Amino acid sequence: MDEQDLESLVRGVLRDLLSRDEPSDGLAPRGASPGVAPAPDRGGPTPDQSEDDPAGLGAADLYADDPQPLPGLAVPADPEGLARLRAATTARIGVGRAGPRLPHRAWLRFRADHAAAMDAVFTDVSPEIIAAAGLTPVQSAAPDKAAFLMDPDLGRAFDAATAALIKQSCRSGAQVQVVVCDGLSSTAVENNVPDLLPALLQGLERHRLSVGTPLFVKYGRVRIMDEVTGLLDPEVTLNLIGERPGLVTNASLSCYLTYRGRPGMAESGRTVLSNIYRDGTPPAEAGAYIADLSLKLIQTKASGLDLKL
Ligand code: B12
Repeated sequence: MDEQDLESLVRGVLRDLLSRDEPSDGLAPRGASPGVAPAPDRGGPTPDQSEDDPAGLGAADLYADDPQPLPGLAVPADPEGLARLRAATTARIGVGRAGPRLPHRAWLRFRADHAAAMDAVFTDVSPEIIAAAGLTPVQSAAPDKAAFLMDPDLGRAFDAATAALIKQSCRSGAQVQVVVCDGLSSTAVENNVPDLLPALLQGLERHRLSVGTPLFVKYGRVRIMDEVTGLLDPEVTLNLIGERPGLVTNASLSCYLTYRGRPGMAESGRTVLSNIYRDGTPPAEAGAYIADLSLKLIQTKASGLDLKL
């Protein structure tokens, strides 16, 4: 038997196993459930790529949508209760089991979601997206991704040369300074910033607020916004940063805001809008909301716990 025969035999057996798995399948699509993120947000293949995957073993198949949600268990004791629970949460409940283990497709979906989360952390934001968004790229004191992940403080500082460059080449004293950071999810930046930033800038313009040079900080953590504030002295600083990805979404962005922040400030001085992604607060809506929030910070001269919304 040559390699090709062997491969087709293995694929045939897997296909057979998958179809037998169907009734107790943990991947029963949850239709309108907000938690089911289709492949594109996870960087996986889009459904039409399944043509290239005749055995039906790819991620496109794992994320296939179904308008009629199926129960996750073969014979649930309370199907309606289970359906209500599944519609109310993005958690993996009622996934069923195959003996002592997860059903085959639930296991594959877990692996796919986990891989997408890993990719979100370990890949870099594409330079084309940074350029298209009109962001000026700089880098934190972290020399590479490994150092950034192992030593969080490196992502909260600039080296002297970068600090000098920011001070020289960026507008200082604006009312609002926008900072975008990869943080822990480049996917979050790539998926949300292209829609969020134009809505945000438009909103700030509508409020007649002046805006500093928007920056992209590679290997940036939340607190790096305070360094930017120290260098450019804006009233409000916004940090749009990729959140730590999980198994529900790998593409969620947060916006941290400070009024007159400064290096070393307390965390309680920060306001945060989290879960910006397609199934949370959609990016264009978030952009408009953050513009309104920026105005509020300026009017009340407060952020974090001092801000009364
Ligand atoms: C990881 C995490 C934490 C970690 C942060 C440590 C770390 N470096 O990983 C720990 C466990 C310390 C934490 C604590 C808290 N967290 Co928290 N956290 C998260 C989580 C899961 C991811 C944040 C992230 O990825 N940041 C990006 C990375 C790159 O940032 P970083 O620079 O490495 O770390 C900074 C931020 O994570 C930030 N941070 C984390 N949580 C919070 C909460 C607030 C209010 C602020 C201002 C900052 C902040 O502090 C870190 C140090 O500067 C989010 C969930 C989400 N969907 O965003 C919740 C989340 C941001 N946290 C939340 C809350 C409520 C808290 C606490 C107030 C809980 C408490 N009652 O004590 C504290 C406050 C911490 C603080 N800094 O003041 C809420 C905020 C709700 C809101 N909109 O106000 C979120 C959205 C979770 C939720 N859905 O409820 N958190």
